[in-house]
Amino acid sequence: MSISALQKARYEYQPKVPAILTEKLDNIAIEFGKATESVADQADLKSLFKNTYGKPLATFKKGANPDVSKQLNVGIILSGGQAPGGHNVIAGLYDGVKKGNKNSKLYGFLGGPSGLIEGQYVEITDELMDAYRNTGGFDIIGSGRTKIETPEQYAASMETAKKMDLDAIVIIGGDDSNTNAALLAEKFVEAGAKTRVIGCPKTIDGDLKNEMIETSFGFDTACKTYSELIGNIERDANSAKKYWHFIKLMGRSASHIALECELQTQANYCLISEEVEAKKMTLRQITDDLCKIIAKRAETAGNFGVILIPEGLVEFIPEMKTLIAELNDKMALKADEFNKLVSFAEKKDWLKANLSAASYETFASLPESIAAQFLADRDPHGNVQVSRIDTEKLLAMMVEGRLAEMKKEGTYKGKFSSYCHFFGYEGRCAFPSNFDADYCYSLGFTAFLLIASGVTGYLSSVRNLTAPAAEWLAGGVPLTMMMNMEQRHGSKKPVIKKALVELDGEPFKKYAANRDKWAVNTDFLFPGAIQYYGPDAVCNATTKTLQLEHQK
Ligand code: FBP
Repeated sequence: MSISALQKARYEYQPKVPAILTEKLDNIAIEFGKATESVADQADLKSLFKNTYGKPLATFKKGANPDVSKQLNVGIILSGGQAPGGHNVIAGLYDGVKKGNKNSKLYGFLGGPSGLIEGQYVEITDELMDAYRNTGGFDIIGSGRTKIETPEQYAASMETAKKMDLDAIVIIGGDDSNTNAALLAEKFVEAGAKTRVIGCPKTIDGDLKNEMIETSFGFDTACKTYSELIGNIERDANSAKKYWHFIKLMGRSASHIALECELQTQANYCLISEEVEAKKMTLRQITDDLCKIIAKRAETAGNFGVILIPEGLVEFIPEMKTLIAELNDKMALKADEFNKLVSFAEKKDWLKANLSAASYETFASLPESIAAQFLADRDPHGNVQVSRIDTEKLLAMMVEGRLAEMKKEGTYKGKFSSYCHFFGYEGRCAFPSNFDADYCYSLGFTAFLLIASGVTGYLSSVRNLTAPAAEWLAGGVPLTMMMNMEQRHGSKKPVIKKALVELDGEPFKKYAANRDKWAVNTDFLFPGAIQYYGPDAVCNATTKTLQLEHQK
């Protein structure tokens, strides 16, 4: 296989780790804090997680660990969407496992959680691992979105673990996958099986975070990659001065990615879904706000600019949210009927008869090409796939229409021409930044220490991330501590609470304090490409979100 010069150089990169992880293994001991409680619904969760609820926080400190060299069989799963650094979590875990005992084995389940259910795996060897160190992607073993939820799936997972004599399984995933990790950990203990389950916080969306998990891995690299592209577009816009660029940014639900990219690039406007929801803004109001900025810039800066749009926006606009909820319900309940409809006109008639009058009106007001996207296949959780809805095109079309009206009214004198972009898959498999390479390797190594300390139902945790890596703190957070009960598919289910953008949080406040200025002026910032080698300030800075959140 031929490799690029950067790939070759990155193979050699030695990730920086917390000082405690550089100690001799038998001198790293687990230290427990006080028992924990879930974020809400304590009684329900206590009864669902009889064996694993309320465990104490764990931190690694200097001290004796006599069991660390025991021979182990460990399995690893990559779950959900790709995020830069996944290979390094595996590398950290692999190095820990082999350092503990060279006869220990690490197996990678193929294609995500389905690999565990179906018993499909490969053994990770030196040769295989070394070909993926410090690289992006999840291609070493592949990922998948299968949810382990039925009794048959649990039974099959246990059967695989038994056959492979697994001491532990590490699940690298977001909130849903780690909810699965918590349930699996409980089931194993309940069944008297020896297999322990440890999670690792992954998702570019940045919404798996709390007091103990400062950020999910991949957020840093993905935001830096998108910000480089946005900066390039800003420069192009400012050179040609003829286009308004509408850029949709990935992030299934929370607007962390859009907000971070805004802080890195100072684009003219950034919609924040959480604010739209809090202010109950309609699509018309959002359009009007954008038109005001465009009209103002036409008089001052010119007929160009950049607008950032979070991927999940449509689900936060009240009338759209109701429409999507009704569509999800009706399309699921009357699936046989709906699936027989062929043309858009037939589907529209069916919706007229099945949706509420208000939702049908919202649906009918959308351009046909966009409306059709609302009817596309749902994801395995029954959700509309927001990455497939061209929200950026919808807004550009709405703005164009409204500006034409404003021209007639005499309130707009500019010339409007738009360009639409969607940045998502471009950033999920980038070479991890130094931060993500270091963070992920440390998370993987810490996962090994948790396994070697005999705990189960924990999420690997590395904290104090704005300090130099040597000062980071390694430990574990009980998964039940991050859970609450939420309505899913008509019943209450235990889930890890998603962290949305907080409107009283420092990152949003920073944007809110500057947005009027950035909207009218051309205060663009050009972050450039991720740098792997060079001065510390250029290569090792964390995200603005993390810096602002730590400044409190
Ligand atoms: P995870 O939450 O699994 O990390 O995935 C996040 C994400 O990248 C979202 O930003 C996006 O909406 C979604 O995955 C796209 O999913 P898919 O890769 O299945 O198209």
